[in-house]
Amino acid sequence: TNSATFSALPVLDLRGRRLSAAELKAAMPRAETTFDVASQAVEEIISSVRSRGYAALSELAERFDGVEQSHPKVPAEALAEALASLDPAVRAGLEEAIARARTFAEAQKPADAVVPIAPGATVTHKWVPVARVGLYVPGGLAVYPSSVVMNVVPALAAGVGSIALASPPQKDFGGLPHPTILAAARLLGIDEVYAIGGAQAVAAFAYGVPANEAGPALEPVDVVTGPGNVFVATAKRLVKSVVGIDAEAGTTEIAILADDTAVPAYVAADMISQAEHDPHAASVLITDSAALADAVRAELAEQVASTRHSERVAKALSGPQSGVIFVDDVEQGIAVCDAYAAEHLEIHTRDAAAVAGRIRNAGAIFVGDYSPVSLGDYCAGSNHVLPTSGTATFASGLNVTTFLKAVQIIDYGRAALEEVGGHIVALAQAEDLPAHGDAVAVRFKPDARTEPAT
Ligand code: HSO
Ligand code: ZN
Repeated sequence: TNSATFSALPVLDLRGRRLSAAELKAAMPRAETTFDVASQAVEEIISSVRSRGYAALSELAERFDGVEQSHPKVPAEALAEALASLDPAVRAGLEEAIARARTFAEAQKPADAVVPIAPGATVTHKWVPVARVGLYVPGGLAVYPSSVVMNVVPALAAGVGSIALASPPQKDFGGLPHPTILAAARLLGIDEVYAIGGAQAVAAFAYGVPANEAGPALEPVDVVTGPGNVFVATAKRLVKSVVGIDAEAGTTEIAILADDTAVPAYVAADMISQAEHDPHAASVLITDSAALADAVRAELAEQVASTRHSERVAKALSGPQSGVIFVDDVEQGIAVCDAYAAEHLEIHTRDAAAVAGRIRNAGAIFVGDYSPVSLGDYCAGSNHVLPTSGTATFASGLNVTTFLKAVQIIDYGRAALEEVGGHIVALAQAEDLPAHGDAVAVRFKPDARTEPAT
């Protein structure tokens, strides 16, 4: 047994307190967002990429990544070489991750709805993929080939015909993105890859970049997706009037709802696994069991000390964004989960599946002892690009519909239009838009000029 305890984990005690949903939300542990700090810098980056293209990108690569670059497009040989020299175990892992993600993504494709509204009148809701997407894969504290899989697979399943990928240039790899990123792209059949980092990648995707002496143009895309730091998130916000973007996927979060049936060693390990990403990552335990909380803190003391990124993990777990939240019972725990709206939520309670079914707000919910978040990070089949910072109240994780849009197709015959025509005229008059009504009436006047032009 061990008497050490991880006392740095902040505590929020909600027992015996009846808070409204809004009060609960305000009480949640969260880091302050820093969009304002980033937005001026990001605006400058975007406008310089728009006005000076590759010249600006090359300056930014030098400034932020310390590399010299005449053109950011990764040569095809570099992609092939990266895959050829990929560790076979990593390749096998990526292949399994791709297969599972593909199975899930393929099943998400919504069916078109062809709806008979009245005799001779049909309206169709038709899903079509966007033509071209730009996927961003970060390369900061860690490099994530798994994020290549999570972005590319749903785009392919949606039927997107043109897929470009960007990831920061790495000084240690000759100014190209990390080789495992390149290998993952190649494995998925993506050959348009750019060594561009952060906000500048988002700007390049959104506005396109004209060709220069060293290489071809980067054609603008219709949708930009991918996780990233505050600069990437800010850039996505700033370009979203010209392109579609996915949900905000910022610094990672895990919340765990646990009762006295939870296994402390698993709970602690899962809190550490996401804290490992970033000193600002959030790990939140929500429980009605003081004994469980004590046991988790004892486990944390031991496991944090021996984990590879101990310092980063300890920072994340002691930050104001992390902590233990004490609740009266699982019922109140569910309300807290909805208020927090975690990117990842694990349920370690009795009847975990039933409890999971009652949660409204979460990016992804992991049920029971054998569905840890790290399963979802790589190989569950689910996507790991998920809404953070409470945006799971309205946003979804990356999925096939991120890359689809719907077109509504209206097809009425003469009799069907005539039948509803009077209503159109009446509504048009009520809006003082009589020409709208005339556009119907012109078709039915006794002296209507109905002959085609030829
Ligand atoms: N947990 C991260 C994704 C990730 N984990 C990538 C490991 N590699 C955000 O969902
Ligand atoms: Zn992770």
